[in-house]
Amino acid sequence: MAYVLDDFMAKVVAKNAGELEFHQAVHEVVESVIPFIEENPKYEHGRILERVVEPERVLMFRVPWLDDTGDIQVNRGFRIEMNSAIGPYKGGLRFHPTVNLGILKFLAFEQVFKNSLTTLPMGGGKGGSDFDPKGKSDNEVMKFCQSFMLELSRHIGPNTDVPAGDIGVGGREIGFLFGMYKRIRNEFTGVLTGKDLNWGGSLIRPEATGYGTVYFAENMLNFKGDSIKGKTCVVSGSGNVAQYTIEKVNDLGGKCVTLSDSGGYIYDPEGIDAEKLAYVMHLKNVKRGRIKEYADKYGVEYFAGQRPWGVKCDVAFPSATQNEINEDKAKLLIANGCFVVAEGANMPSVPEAIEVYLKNKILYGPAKAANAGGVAVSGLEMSQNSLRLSWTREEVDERLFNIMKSIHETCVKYGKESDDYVNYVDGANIGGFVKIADSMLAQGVV
Ligand code: NDP
Ligand code: 2IT
Repeated sequence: MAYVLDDFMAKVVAKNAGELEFHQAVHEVVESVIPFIEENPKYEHGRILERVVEPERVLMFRVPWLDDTGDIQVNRGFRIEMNSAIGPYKGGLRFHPTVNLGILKFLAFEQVFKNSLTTLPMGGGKGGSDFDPKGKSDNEVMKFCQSFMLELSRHIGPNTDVPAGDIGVGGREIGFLFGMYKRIRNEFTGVLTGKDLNWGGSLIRPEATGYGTVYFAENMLNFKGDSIKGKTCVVSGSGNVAQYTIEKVNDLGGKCVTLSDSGGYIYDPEGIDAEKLAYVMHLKNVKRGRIKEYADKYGVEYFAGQRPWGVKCDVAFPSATQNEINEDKAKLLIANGCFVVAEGANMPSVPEAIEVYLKNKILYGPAKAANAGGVAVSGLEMSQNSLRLSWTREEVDERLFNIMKSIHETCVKYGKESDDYVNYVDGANIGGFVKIADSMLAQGVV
C-alpha cells in the first residue's frame, strides 16, 4: 500500500507530540520522497521512512555547574544520535536558551540527509543545551562545557559520534570541550571537529559553511549562465556563517549590505568590505558585542527588532536561525527583485515561504544542500586526524569547492522538472535519501 503523506505525518505528530520543528523538517523530506518511493517500492518494503524518523538513540542529561558567584546553575544537555547507516554520528552542538528536544531532533534529522549529500562517510546527529553563553564570563562558559562533557564523553568517540559547533558553540567552546574529553578519557583523538589548528583542527573549517553556501549559490547561478559578480546580497545573522558568507561574496565580486543579530539589523548600502568585516569579526568573536555598534561606528541605519528581508537585493543568504523568513517576507523579497535564496542557516524558511519560492521559480538552495560545506570540511578534518597530517588551505578549499559542485549536480539529477526548472528541495531530499536508504536496506533490520 502506497504512503499517504497526511496519514504518515499524523503518526509522526502523535508519536512526537509538541515537537513542531521536527514535524516541519520531516514533512518537507517525506513530501519529496513519497513519489520516489512509489517508483522504488523496495524502500517501502524495508520500512525506511518509519525507521528514518525514529532516532537510533536520544540522550538527555542534567548539566550542573557553579557560576562566578558560587551559585549552582542547572541546564539540560542533549545528544540525538539519529542515524549511523553511512558513518559515525556527526553534527553540531547548539547552546541557546531556545534549545529543546524538538529543535535538536529537527536538526539531527536534517543532518542525516545533509551529510549523505556531502559524499563523505558521516551519519547524522545533533546536540546541545539550553545554556545561554551570552553575558557569561569565559570562566562560566568553561565550567559549563566541562560539566556538559563529563556526561557527553560516555557516549561519543572518534568512531562513534563526533560533535562540532553550531549556534553559540565556536572555537572557544570546542576548546573547553576537547580539553575535558582528553582529560577524562586520556586520549588525544579527533572526537570533535572545529578544533584549533594547533591541536588537530583543519584549515578552512571556520570558513567552510559560509564559503560553501556562496559556492552553492554560485553553482545555481552558473547553471543559469549567471554569477554572484555584481549582485547585491542581503545576509541575516552576524556569527560564523554570516561572516564567512560575506568574505566569499566579496571575493567573487558581489556586495553584502546587511547583517543582523537578535536585536535588529544594520543596512550599509555601500557594502560590507574587508575592513568593515574585520571590525564585525572582532566585535562578534572577541568583544562579543551587538550589531548595533556597527551602525554607530559607520554611521549607517539600524532597525531595532527587525529582520533584513525588506531590503532590495538579488540574493538572500539567511544565516541566523530557523523560521526567520515567513510567507510575507518571502513575497517581499521576490517583489523587491530577489531571485536567489541560499540557506546558510538550518530551515530558515517556513513551509509557506518555500512554496512562494517554488511557485515563482527562483533559484532556491535549501539548507541541507546549501550549507553542507561546514560539515563537509568537518569530514575532511576527521580524515586529516585519521591520517595524522594536515592539508594546505588550497587543498581543503578545492575539496570543499568540488563537494559543493557535486551536491549541486545531485540536486539537478533528482530535482530537474519537465520545464527544466530545478526544484532543489526535491533534489536535495531525494539525493540525500537514496544513499541512506540503500545502506539501511543492505544492513538489514537494525
Ligand atoms: P553563531 O552563534 O556564530 O551566530 C548566530 C547568529 O544568529 C548570531 O548573529 C545570532 O544573534 C543570530 N541568532 C541566533 N538565534 C537567533 C534568534 N532566535 N533570532 C535572531 N537571531 C538569532 O552561529 P552560526 O553562524 O554557526 O549558525 C548560524 C546558522 O547556521 C544556524 O542556523 C546554524 O544551525 C547554521 N549552520 C551552522 C554551521 C556551522 O558550521 N557553524 C553549519 C551549517 C549550518 P545573537 O548573537 O543576538 O543571538
Ligand atoms: O548544521 C551543521 O551542519 C553544523 N552545525 C555543522 C556540523 C559539523 O559536524 O560540522
